[in-house]
Amino acid sequence: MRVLILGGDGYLGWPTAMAFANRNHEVCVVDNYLRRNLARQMDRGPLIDAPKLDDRVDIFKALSSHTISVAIGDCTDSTFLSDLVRRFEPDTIVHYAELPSAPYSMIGPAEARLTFENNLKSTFNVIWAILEHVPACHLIKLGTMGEYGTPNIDIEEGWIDVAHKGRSQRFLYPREAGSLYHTTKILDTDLLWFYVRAYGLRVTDLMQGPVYGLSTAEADLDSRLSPNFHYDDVFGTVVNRFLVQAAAGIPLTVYGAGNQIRGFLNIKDTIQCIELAAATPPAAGELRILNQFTELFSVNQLAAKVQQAARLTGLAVTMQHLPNPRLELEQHYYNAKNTGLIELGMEPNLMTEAVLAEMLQTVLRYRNCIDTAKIMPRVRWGRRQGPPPDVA
Ligand code: USQ
Repeated sequence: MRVLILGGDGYLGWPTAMAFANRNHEVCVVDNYLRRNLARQMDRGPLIDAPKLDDRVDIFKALSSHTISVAIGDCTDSTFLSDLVRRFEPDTIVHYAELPSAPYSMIGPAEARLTFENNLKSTFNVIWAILEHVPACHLIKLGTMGEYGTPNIDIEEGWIDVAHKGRSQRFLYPREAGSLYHTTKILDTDLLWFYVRAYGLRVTDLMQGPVYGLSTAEADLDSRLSPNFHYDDVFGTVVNRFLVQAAAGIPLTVYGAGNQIRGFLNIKDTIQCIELAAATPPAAGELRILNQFTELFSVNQLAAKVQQAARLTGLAVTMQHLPNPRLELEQHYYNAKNTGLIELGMEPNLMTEAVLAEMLQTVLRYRNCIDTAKIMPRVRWGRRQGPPPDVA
């Protein structure tokens, strides 16, 4: 396959690119380094410095003999993206080219606007580049479990049958996100569904939970090929943050009561899911939605798991309950379906103590690079926060 990966510099984009190249697909990565630059400007760099794409590609080629081509540019620029799609003629596009941070989107109006414009424009431009140049192309779009929020009924995979006054119809499952970032993903899904209905696009929308991990078959070849591993309050996700906190001897930062539940996923399984989705494209005119997580845990359960893994490593780690900087339910019903990817053949890599302990060993090798000033949450959700905080 010819696979175009938008957002190829990101935490998931780069490992995905290497995985496809390693299976002899022709791969092109696209990025404008927006998230990398924002993190640098905000002094929230990753734990392990990642070389830029041209250098990563050279290192990967030297170790694997596989080539990946690089296009530096902005997916919100319709001319750039349209030209690229016309020239590369992808069979599959994996669309990660979005600002991925809920806290970033909640800092203030400038950050909200950038998240909104970047995410919606890039999705809109991908849709039109496909329609104009490669209408049979399969678009794999990364959505988020956060689109559903935490409803008081079971979460289905994207769709729900509604019976009303003796009649029934299948609709997109109701969505109710907890941040502007998550809301942009809902809007993406609505855009995709319109273009699937109106123009027969072929789309897989993956509702992914928080991802953790550093290790993939290809990333393990050389530390310079590692995914960007953020642990700060804005770009870091909860499992990765807790492991860095454990390594630095900081009590784990549980927000609020800690009973909020999410569906988690090892980065190895993200790659597995994208590969399975790519190998089984939906029909033209189908929006296939798959929930992409392997296990459900509360934040408290997660903290307990990290504490246990730390004990195996000889570290005594405590936890602290911080006032929750987010507006989210801290105690709620949560029962989400995730059978679609299992039926496609996904074999979960579960969050065992051994897996967490191994990650912790890797983080400990970089213990001296941990900047403890980046840990505590500084972005508060909603109007109660008053003027936008100085997060620089
Ligand atoms: N949390 C803590 N302590 C922390 C950090 C987070 O208790 O130090 C809690 C949060 O309050 C939240 C949960 O952990 O309840 C998950 O937070 P997160 O920062 O790991 O994840 P989130 O902001 O929801 O976003 C991340 C990715 C996003 C992806 C999403 C999947 O950044 O790109 O879409 O996970 S999901 O959460 O299922 O929507």
